[in-house]
Amino acid sequence: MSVQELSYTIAGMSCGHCKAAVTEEVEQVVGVDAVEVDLDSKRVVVRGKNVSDDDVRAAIREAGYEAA
Ligand SMILES: [Cu+2]
Repeated sequence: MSVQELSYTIAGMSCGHCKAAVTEEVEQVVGVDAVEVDLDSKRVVVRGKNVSDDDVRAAIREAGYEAA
């Protein structure tokens, strides 16, 4: 089991609602322990174990956004 830190840039995030929507979806991905969203830089940092990059991207899409 390896602890990972994955980061994404989501250009379409602009407010607290976006932040909440992305956090809520990504937190549900298997293996995810923590999700940090920084609206200023449009960055999302995901920490966890054996997290699937594809699953995180799918969750971001599910929330209505697209990871760069
Ligand atoms: Cu928003």
